[in-house]
Amino acid sequence: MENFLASISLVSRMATDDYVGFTFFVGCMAMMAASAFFFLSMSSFDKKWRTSILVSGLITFIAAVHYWYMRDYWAGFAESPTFFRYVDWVLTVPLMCVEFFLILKVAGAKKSLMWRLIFASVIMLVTGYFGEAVYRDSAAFWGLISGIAYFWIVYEIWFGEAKKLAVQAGGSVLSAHKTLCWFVLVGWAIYPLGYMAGTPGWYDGLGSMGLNMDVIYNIGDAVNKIGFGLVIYGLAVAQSKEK
Ligand SMILES: *C/C=C(C)/C=C/C=C(C)/C=C/C1=C(C)CCCC1(C)C
Repeated sequence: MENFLASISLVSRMATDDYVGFTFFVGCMAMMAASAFFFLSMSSFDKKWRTSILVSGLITFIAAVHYWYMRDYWAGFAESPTFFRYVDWVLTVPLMCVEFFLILKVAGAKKSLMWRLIFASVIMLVTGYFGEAVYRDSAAFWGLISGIAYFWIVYEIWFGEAKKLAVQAGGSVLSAHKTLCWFVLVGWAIYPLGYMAGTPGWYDGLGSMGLNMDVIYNIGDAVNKIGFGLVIYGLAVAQSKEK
């Protein structure tokens, strides 16, 4: 009887020491709240900035839906929801690349820049998935390839064409670009740490230090998805004032 009730109940119990489940739950809520905030603020901006704010909202909304499933998956199986995690990333990280393009459009950014960033991000994520889910025995190797693609993105935005366009645009676009660059360099670096905590390799010490991969990923997502969106929001506010 109890099992039957458990199987039809909509919520599962959460243990007080289930900090992984807790971060999935809070992450889900935070992504939902952020989406509502971005979507509802859209109409107060100039047309030129609405697409950027819309994309910020889409990023957190897509994450909210995935967090809903990941929270559930964790509650049901006490196992990393690796598949949902990577589907989420493969949708949202390219959208973050689109954000770079959108804010640099004022300086004449070309679509080729956007596609280059998207391409590098897909390589980064697909190779990461291989290491985490398919070829776990060679996780270090796949992590390295993924890391190279990551540094390609870092190079493009810090020193490449994106940087030049940001300098040309100047003002609040330049400072927003700079902040986003720091998010990618520092905020995105949280993810390889999670990967090292959750896969076998020469770096095995990390996992045994008690660091949990999902907790690290969940913190990374909250910082990066909501933070990124707020930088764009701040830019839209600044640009609306400048006029
Ligand atoms: C919203 C989700 C974001 C911003 C996800 C970003 C994910 C990464 C930057 C992942 C990077 C990885 C490496 C650089 C090496 C190891 C494998 C990954 C995929 C965890």
